[in-house]
Amino acid sequence: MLSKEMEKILNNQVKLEAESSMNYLAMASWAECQPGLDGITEFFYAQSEEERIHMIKLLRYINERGGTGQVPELKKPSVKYKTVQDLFKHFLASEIAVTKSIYDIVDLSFREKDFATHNFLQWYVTEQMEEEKSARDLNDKLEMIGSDKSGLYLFDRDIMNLRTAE
Ligand code: OFO
Repeated sequence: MLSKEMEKILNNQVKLEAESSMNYLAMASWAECQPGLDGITEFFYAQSEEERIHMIKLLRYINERGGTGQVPELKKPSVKYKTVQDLFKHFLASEIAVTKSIYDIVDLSFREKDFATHNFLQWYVTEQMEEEKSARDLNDKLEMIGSDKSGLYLFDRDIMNLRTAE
C-alpha cells in the first residue's frame, strides 16, 4: 500500500509526464508547420507518444498499489520557438526537470523503505539517463551546425533515421 505522501508525489509525476507529452505534441506540430523539418516532426510525435506511455505506466502502478491514479488537468503548452535550436533547448530543459523529479521520488522511496516503488522507479531512472543523453547530444550537434542550412538538412535527415532505427 502506498503512503499518502507517495501517492501524491507519484500523481504529481503522472502530471509531469502528461505535460511532457502535450509539450512534445506542440513541438511536433510547430515543426510540422516549418518547411523541411520532417525528421524533427516525427521525432517529437514519437517522443510525445512515449511520454504518454510513461504517464499510463505510473497511473496504473498507483492503482495497483492501492492508491488512486489521478488524470490531471493540463495547461495549454506554449509554442514560442524561434529556431530549431530553441526547440531542442526546451527539450533538454524539460528532460532535466523530469529527471530531478524522478530522483525526488526515489529519495522518498528510500526514506519510507518502500522498496516496491524504489524497484518500479529504476525503469524511469534508466529511461531518463538515456533521454537526457540523447537530448544533450542533439543540442551539441545543433550548436555545431549554427545557422548552416545544409547542416540542418542533414540533422533533420539523421534524426529521422534515428527514429526508424529504434
Ligand atoms: Fe518520461 O521520459 Fe523523459 O521525460
